[in-house]
Amino acid sequence: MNNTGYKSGFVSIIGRPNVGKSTLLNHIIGQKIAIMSDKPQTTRNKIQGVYTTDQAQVIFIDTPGIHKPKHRLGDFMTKIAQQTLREVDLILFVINAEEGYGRGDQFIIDKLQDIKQPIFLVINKIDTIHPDQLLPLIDFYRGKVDVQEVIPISALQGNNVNTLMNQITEYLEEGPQYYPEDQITDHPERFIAGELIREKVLHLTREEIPHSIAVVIEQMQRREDRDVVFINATIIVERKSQKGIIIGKQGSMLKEVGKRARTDIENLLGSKVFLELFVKVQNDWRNKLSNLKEFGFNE
Ligand code: GDP
Ligand code: MG
Ligand code: K
Repeated sequence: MNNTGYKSGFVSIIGRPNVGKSTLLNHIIGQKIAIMSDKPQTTRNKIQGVYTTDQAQVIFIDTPGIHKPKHRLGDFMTKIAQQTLREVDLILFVINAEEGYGRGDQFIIDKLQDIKQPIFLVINKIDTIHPDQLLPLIDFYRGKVDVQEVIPISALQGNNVNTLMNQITEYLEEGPQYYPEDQITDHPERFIAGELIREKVLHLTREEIPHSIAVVIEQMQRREDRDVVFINATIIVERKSQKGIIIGKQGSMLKEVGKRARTDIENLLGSKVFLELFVKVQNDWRNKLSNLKEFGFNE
């Protein structure tokens, strides 16, 4: 692939309610926005917006389960949130300069403790405070969480948002333009669904199957009239012996993988799911799919 220095990556904007996450996103995306329609379920990962320029594409991903500390968080949601935080390339931790530290922040700070990706502390609503108040705030948060950059902004007025975008681009690595500049064509649910299937395979097969397997969602189609989502997915392995293990005796293993994955995907989508799984041997899939980071390959 012809990567002429183009950069791209996935960024999660996290922060407790009302710190200004949506305002920031709207400001960043502006007219370029391609927000996915807001679906009723909140318990799902979704792409919130894609920012595209000639130099870079930044895909903002919502991380459900981390915005709502008071909400009862099932293991599932916590896991999804943690998983998402590990899969994005960069995290924007947004705080409210006006209110300062709160309990909701601590919940998030705890979740950020073992995160390896760069974290930016975005101090929003600086229009509401005196400049003297900024430094103590920065010191305080720096003492609680390890952040690479601190960027004070006003999402409402747009102050310093350019700096933030430049810094984000700085940190991103070279990568493809995943989405057309004016449109989102793919759904992050595909990615999560693929990951859930992959997870079930790994759980059920233990060490026999290396982490190098891949799951490709071939088809994911919602039938609105019946509120059903049809999914065809292929589990790609590198050797024939692995294929045998994943299929199992008379297909028993694949059936169990499908059953468990389907339950999780139904929770994710809030719809009934018909899931059909296939297994395919493809020796060098890694090379062929090397650009498809959205499928969860980080190697
Ligand atoms: P979210 O819950 O984190 O998505 O927060 P919202 O984006 O919905 O913002 C919550 C409230 O804060 C709204 O009333 C916004 O207008 C306000 N707000 C957001 N950013 C700023 C800012 O930079 N300055 C001021 N003064 N208000 C802001
Ligand atoms: Mg919001
Ligand atoms: K939000």
